[in-house]
Amino acid sequence: TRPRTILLTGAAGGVATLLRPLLPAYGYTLRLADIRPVDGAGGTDCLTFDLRDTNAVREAVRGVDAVVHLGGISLEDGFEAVLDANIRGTYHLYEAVRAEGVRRVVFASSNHVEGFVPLTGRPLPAGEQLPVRPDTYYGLSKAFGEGLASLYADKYGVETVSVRIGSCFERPRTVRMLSTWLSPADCARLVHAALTAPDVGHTVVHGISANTRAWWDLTSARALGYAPQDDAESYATGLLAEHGELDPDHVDARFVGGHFTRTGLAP
Ligand code: NAI
Ligand code: 15L
Repeated sequence: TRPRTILLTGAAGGVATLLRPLLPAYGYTLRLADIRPVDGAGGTDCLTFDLRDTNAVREAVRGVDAVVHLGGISLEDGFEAVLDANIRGTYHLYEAVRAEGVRRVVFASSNHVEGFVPLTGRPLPAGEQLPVRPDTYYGLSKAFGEGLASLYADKYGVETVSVRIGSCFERPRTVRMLSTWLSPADCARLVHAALTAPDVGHTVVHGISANTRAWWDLTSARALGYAPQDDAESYATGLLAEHGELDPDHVDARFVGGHFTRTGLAP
């Protein structure tokens, strides 16, 4: 039976705000949860919770069929902050999911799991050879989330699709995003595929649109039933007129993670 009621964590955030209007058309009823109040959630099932609070997370998960886990720190931060929100928080989420008998999670992983992968010799490895080469504590926390998803699939049969999202925004904002963009509509298509594909165990996929300049092969995402419809190339003329083609020495041309590879690590 396909999931109907979905918990969206991080519901006040950028990706959730783009997804919220699109998911009901796929037949889902949403429960929204964030540490901040969610704007415009009037009438929807909505709660504030902190991923650091085990009991609050358990209550948020109770009664849903699946979770789309977008909540947490979404950029580099100090280790302790990342530890609390993303590592402990994701652990609390999976413990709640296991205890409440929820069968499916879509985990918002990130390209920053593999941010130090060099961009020479494209296309990057696909499928089984997905590298782990984090560029930040943030990226490392997403690698932890993927590892936790794998453990809970094998140990308890809680299935997860981990989506290494490229750049999910209304439109691509930089020349780099001509490669990494995931359009909001394609994000909804991918989330729907990840919620409904049978027997995923733990599957890791890249999350981008059908970009002409894509760095990643979408074989594993397409195997779930994902059929992207958008291409960042429609924004290329404008972005290139504004910024020019990337210099090969520019950090965005050298590493998957771009400027995330340059940030210092803070406690
Ligand atoms: P965002 O930062 O806009 O949203 C994250 C939400 O999580 C925020 O609303 C925040 O209040 C909430 N949150 C933070 N700490 C929390 C806590 N302790 N308890 C409960 N809620 C908490 O991020 P965005 O852009 O919406 O990303 C969503 C997810 O997708 C994140 O996990 C991010 O790492 C991941 N992602 C996003 C990409 C993008 O291009 N937007 C790219 C790759 C991954
Ligand atoms: C991410 O993981 C971030 O959450 C998002 O804000 C963007 O920076 C994105 O990666 C990206 O690499 O463009």
